[in-house]
Order: sequence, then structure tokens, then C-alpha cells
Amino acid sequence: MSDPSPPAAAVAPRLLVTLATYNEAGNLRPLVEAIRQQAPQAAILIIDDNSPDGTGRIADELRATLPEIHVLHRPGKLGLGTATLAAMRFAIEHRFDYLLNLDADWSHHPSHIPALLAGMADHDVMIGSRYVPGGGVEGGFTLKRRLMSSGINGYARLMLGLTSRDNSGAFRCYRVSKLAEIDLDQVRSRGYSFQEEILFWCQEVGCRIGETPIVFRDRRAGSSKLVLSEAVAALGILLQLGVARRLGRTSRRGQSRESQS
Ligand SMILES: Nc1nc2c(ncn2[C@@H]2O[C@H](COP(=O)(O)OP(=O)(O)O)[C@@H](O)[C@H]2O)c(=O)[nH]1
Ligand SMILES: [Mg+2]
Repeated sequence: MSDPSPPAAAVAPRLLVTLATYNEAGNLRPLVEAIRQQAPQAAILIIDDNSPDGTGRIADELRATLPEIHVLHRPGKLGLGTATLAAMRFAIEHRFDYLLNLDADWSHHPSHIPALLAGMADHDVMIGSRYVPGGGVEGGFTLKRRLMSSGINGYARLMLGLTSRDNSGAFRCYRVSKLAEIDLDQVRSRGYSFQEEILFWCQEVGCRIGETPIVFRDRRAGSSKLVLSEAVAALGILLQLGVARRLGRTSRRGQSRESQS
């Protein structure tokens, strides 16, 4: 007897776009508008760390007037890494299919969102990448930035065994069910090494990682929050992780790697 039920209609994946903000008052409103144009179906989560310039208030105003905007207010500047972790926990808890993160300063243009989403058909993580053909940096890097960026990427590839080219950018889409396999409590990075570290854990749970080219632009308004002490701390964390990996001491969900095979 043939099955009488009609074929299941393809259900669009539930998408959460996440924006960590610290002093992005000049950028947030038009950026949210541009995201909504590229991904009208998406929910948007803003994680604001009590920005002195009132970004959190703007986020609340957006929430009051637009559907599907969520705002997480944290009491003070707790770092981009922990903001992204909070976003990941939110996505897991609220059962989203994809989490797509971008910086809130227009460095990551929302026009790249469709390509990231398209790549999710056969990947678990899609990276918006400056370092694959077609990608780059608008206006070019200064020599200092190019050296810093290629240095940290090479270091991360060496330490963590990553094969992707752009491991330090935050413009990514993740499959939430794979994030749920990671023990997020064991993530050590609070600041800038977070991007490399979370990719490492994604790799540890068997994620298929892809890259799609993006053109990175300098921030439109405000200033960078990167401080030298955070950059140095980041190198230390990658070193620790690299040593633990070589010694076979990294674990997923608290189990040792040996006990999983
Ligand atoms: N919530 C939160 N967001 C942050 C923090 N630090 C940076 N951000 C946001 O993270 C993104 C990248 O930061 P940015 O300063 O542009 O870093 P850069 O591009 O490496 O210079 C921006 O959207 C910032 O507003 C933080 O401590 N907390
Ligand atoms: Mg920036």
C-alpha cells in the first residue's frame, strides 16, 4: 500500500543573526535594516555590554518596533568571545538551525549573507573569508595589519591543526546542532582568540568547514576595541590549546578523545 501522507514540505531553516555590540550607536540601526533586507526571515540577537554611547538603548528601540529582535544586556564589557558564547547558548536554547554572526561595524557587509547560507547545504560552518580567491580587504591592508593577520592565522593553523584560511574573522554561519555537541564551558577565550578556538572545537566535533569570499571593510563609525594585552593573551591561549591537542588532552563534552573512538 502506498503511503497516503503527502511529501513533507521543505521547511526553511530557522536563522538567528547575532551582533555583539560595544559602542556601535552610529552603526546599529542601518545595519539591522540591511540584515533584514538580506534575510527577512531571520531573528536578530543583539548582545550589548552596557555601551557608554547608548547602543543598548537603540537596541531596545529596535526591539520595540521590529519583529524578531532580541536583546541581551550584559552589565559591562565582558569581551567579544563571551558575547558570542552567549549568542551560541541562546541559539541552542531556542532551537535555531543556523547562527550567523557578523561584526556590528559594517566590516562584514550583510550582502555576503546569502552566500554564507548557501554554503550551509554541505557544510556545518561557513566562514566569510578574506583569504580565498575573490576575498580581500577593501583598500588593502597596511603592512602592519597584513603581517599581524597572516601571523595569527599561520600560528592558529600550526597550533590547532586548522585547514581553513581565515580563522580570525567573526563573519560565520554555524549549524546550531553541531554547536550543541561542543562543551561550551571549556572554551577558554574571552576576547580575540575566541574565533580560532571555537573553530578548533567545531573541528573536534567533526564539522565540515567551508569558506566563501568576503571583502572586509574598515569600520564605518566608532573605533576598534582591540587592545594589545588581549592580543598577547590570545597567543597564549592558542599555545595552551595547541599543547593540549598534541598531548591528546582536548576533550569534547568532557570526555577524553581516547574514550570516544
Ligand atoms: N558585546 C560586546 N561586543 C564587543 C566587545 N568587544 C568588541 N565587540 C564588538 O565586536 C565587534 C568587533 O569589534 P571591533 O572593535 O570592531 O574589533 P576589530 O574589528 O578587530 O577592530 C564589534 O561589533 C564590536 O562592537 C565586547 O566586549 N562586548
Ligand atoms: Mg571591527
